[in-house]
Amino acid sequence: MQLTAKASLNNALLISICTPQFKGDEATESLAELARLVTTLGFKVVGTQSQKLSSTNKVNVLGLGKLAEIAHLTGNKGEVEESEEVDDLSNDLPKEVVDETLLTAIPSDIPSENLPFACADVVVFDCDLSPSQLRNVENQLGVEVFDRTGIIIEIFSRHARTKTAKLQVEIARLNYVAPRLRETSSGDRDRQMGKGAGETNLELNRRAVRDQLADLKRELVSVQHEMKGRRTQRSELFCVALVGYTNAGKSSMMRAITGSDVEGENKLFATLDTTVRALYPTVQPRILVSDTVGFIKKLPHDLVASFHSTLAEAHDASLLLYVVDASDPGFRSQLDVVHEVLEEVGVEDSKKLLVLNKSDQLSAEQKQALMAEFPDAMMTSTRNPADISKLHQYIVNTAQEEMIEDEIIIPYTAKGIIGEIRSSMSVTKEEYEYSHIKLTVRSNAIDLERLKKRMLSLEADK
Ligand SMILES: Nc1nc2c(ncn2[C@@H]2O[C@H](COP(=O)(O)OP(=O)(O)OP(=O)(O)O)[C@@H](O)[C@H]2O)c(=O)[nH]1
Ligand SMILES: [Mg+2]
Repeated sequence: MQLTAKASLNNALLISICTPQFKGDEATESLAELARLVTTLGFKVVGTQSQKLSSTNKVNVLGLGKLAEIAHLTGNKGEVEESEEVDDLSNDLPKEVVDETLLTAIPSDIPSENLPFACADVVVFDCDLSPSQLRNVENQLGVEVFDRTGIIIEIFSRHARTKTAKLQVEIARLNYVAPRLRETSSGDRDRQMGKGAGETNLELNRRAVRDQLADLKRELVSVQHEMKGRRTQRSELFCVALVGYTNAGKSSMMRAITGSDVEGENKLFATLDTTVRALYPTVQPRILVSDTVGFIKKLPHDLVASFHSTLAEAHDASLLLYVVDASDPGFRSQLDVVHEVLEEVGVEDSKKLLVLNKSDQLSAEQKQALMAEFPDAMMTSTRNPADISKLHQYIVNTAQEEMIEDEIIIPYTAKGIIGEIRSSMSVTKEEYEYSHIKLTVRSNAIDLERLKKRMLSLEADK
């Protein structure tokens, strides 16, 4: 199993296994999502195949009949061998229960003389495969095979930019690769099948991987320590975190409400690092907004674990904005996944707002129905400036509610401090008395306490 996809590999055939626990709309939506994941990696989806099975535990995953069919579709590069396994589909399922090729997924520009899948050089399963299943299927088909986790880890590897994200993804990747290394490196068959690139990985023994993992984990702890220090410095400010499913529009929203140049891309997992910016137009005290990694169904467990620290921003946030792509019919189940993952990483629900984004893609009736279903939500389009102002105002109001108001007496001799106060607190009233200035300010309790102490010490120094 080679984790890094070869640049020359282009045409992917997707396989969905429908089991009693995973079928119908769920399986169809998941397959469509896999197509987007695979496209994000730069592959072209040339077709999909699905098969109903009682489980995904079979030695070759699929029934031998189906496997032979797929081997033919991959240009007969592989040779399906009889195996001795007791196969619950050794007499392949009756035709009517085998959900045949979904022709709609096949691009129409493939010349008709070519079989639709004859050009498929990668096969991707919409489920997780064990290391031995992966090896078996690769051997049988003679093309590179990925499972869903492998694809997600590959995307994460490519999109990681900061040191922390790179370390986290590398740890998850090695954890994923380690058992597969052991399986594949023992046989010569991979070499016969023409597997070349990635052999350095294959040659790594388990100890080397374990050492590498230990080094990476140590490095991660030290980077995280630094990040924690930076978060502590910001902890007195009101923080808003954008959380949600991948491609919901979090980064676009971040860009809109902070006036920053955070990238929003029509790619899954465009953002892997938490970025923090100040809300714009700025208010005093400043409000911070953080963009976070997106979620996906069946997110590999290692990745969830490794993103604990990335999500620490969400952990510390005073307000969580749950951004959903309301134009995606599957957004409800996507929202469930977001709740599940946040629960798993221990993000307590502080104040939260559901943001039904991409409303420009909805009809008036759809918008009405959604607002009736989610009366507490805010409907937005990141492309509509009025919506952005509305959200900005909501954030400012929520931050204000958390603040307390107090009066500060400033002697004229210390009036230089007023500029400082204005830059960190909201001044709601100024009264010029005979011997002093009286300011009414709104701020968080810690900053107010600090300011009062400072004024007292100034008083004492007089
Ligand atoms: N029509 C429409 N498209 C939007 C809207 N907001 C964002 N998009 C598009 O949706 C796609 C994904 O947006 P991003 O902001 O990258 O989404 P994200 O949630 O940050 O995604 P990840 O970083 O992958 O988690 C981009 O092509 C955006 O242009 C919107 O309100 N309406
Ligand atoms: Mg993003």
